[in-house]
Amino acid sequence: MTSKSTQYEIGLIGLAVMGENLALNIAGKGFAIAVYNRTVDKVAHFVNSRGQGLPVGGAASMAEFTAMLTKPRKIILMVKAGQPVDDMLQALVPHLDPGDIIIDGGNSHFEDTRRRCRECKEQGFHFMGLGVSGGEEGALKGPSLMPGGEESIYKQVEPILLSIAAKVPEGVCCQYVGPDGAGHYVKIVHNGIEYGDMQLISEAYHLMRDALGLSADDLQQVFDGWNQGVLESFLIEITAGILARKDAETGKPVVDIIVDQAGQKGTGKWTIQSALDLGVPTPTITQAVFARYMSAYKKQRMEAANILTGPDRRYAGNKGEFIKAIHDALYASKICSYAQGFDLLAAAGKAYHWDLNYGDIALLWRGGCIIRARFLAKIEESFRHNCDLPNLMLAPFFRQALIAAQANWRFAVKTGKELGIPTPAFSASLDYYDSYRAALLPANLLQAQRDYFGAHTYERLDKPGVFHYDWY
Ligand code: NBP
Repeated sequence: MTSKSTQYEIGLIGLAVMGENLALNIAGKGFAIAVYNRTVDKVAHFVNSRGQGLPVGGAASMAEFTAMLTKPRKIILMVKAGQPVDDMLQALVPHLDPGDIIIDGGNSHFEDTRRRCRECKEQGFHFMGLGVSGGEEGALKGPSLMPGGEESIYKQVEPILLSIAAKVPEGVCCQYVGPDGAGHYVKIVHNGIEYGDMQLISEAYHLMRDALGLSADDLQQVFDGWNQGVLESFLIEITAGILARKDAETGKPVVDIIVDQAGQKGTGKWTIQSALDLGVPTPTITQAVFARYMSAYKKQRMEAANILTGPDRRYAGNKGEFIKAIHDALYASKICSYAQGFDLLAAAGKAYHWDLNYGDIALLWRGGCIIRARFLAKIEESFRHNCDLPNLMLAPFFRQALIAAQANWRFAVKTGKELGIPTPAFSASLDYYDSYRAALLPANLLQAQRDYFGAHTYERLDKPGVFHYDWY
């Protein structure tokens, strides 16, 4: 198939979109890489096409693959998350020697990664969970990498990971995250935040499209403008790019011919499942996941549109002021969403005994990944300045930003409500902000109700202790 030797520094299994591009990135940095895939035909095809001229060797069997690697072997799995990872491990393990390192670069659930770390350790191998973000292009040109596992084992693969990761002025987007499932957990939260960002951008688009009647071309200019300021990010940039595209067949904007139903692969759901397990309020991310579920009710929504009434959706006020208000609502909501994500990381760090460094995590996401954005540099700065920050919203920079955006944020949400245009993530973010800053929430009444029907007891504001009132 290709020249064989035992001199391949690293191996990769799984030649789909991500695996191929990651292998090319690694080989392009001068590391000799051996590749293997369950459907073996893909190996020769890859080596003889995109792998040409690079230090890439293909293997036709697992035995051949493992024989090509220098010891201790370093093997990246880039296969479909879930059972395929266990299937591959089962096939791989008989060919390994104690001390070999297996790195799962897929979107695995962190609990699976914790289990696989334990199981591999029992068999004398090392298992690392590596969060990889940036899609196809990131994998090829420089992804954001979130490595977890034993730190001493990470050090053995660090030179390769650092050389292939994205680089930003502040540093390299690859830092050791923590033990066992920490890397994959950070990737899950990254994806939850990504869901939040995408939903918030879509709500801004929805308000401007329906309330102001802006065309895709108008909207493209707005998003282009926003990408020059505090909202500068990959997702805002591609949103402007999407709005500019025309369908070759009809000449219409492509965005206008796409069905309003969003798919998902489940990592947003994992984020909010973990938030529920750990007792962390993540309403922006949760609403972003639910908004995708609601979008899937397309048939019901189309029927209900003819039955359930609401107000006229057109906004009659000043267009420029409303666009500015939407911008500020998006920015403030985004801050809330990241505050929730980092709060979740803090809770997970405590629960799973990971000593997470939030400044490092913000830097990991600064480049290469889907949520890369200018303001992540400010998040990094905030956590470097105070690593015990109880909530990102309390950092001086973000506190000021929220104060500055607040009036416009409320105006955008209120106007959306008045016009009957749903803004679930904008609204949830504002409620998060207002709840977090409330010294007194109505949970006193709630606790009284619990005590009334279930004798669940309560504490008092005026003295310590646990009390029960005889309600009946
Ligand atoms: P897919 O997630 O589509 O997986 C395809 C690969 O998994 C192929 O190599 C396939 O082999 C292999 N595979 C399957 Br399917 N079932 C298998 C089994 N039972 N045993 C062994 N191998 C099996 O590929 P991808 O989109 O490149 O993603 C790879 C990983 O990276 C996934 O975990 C994904 O969630 C993650 N990820 C993807 C992106 C992205 O933008 N796509 C971004 C970040 C992370 P075959 O050729 O024989 O079918």
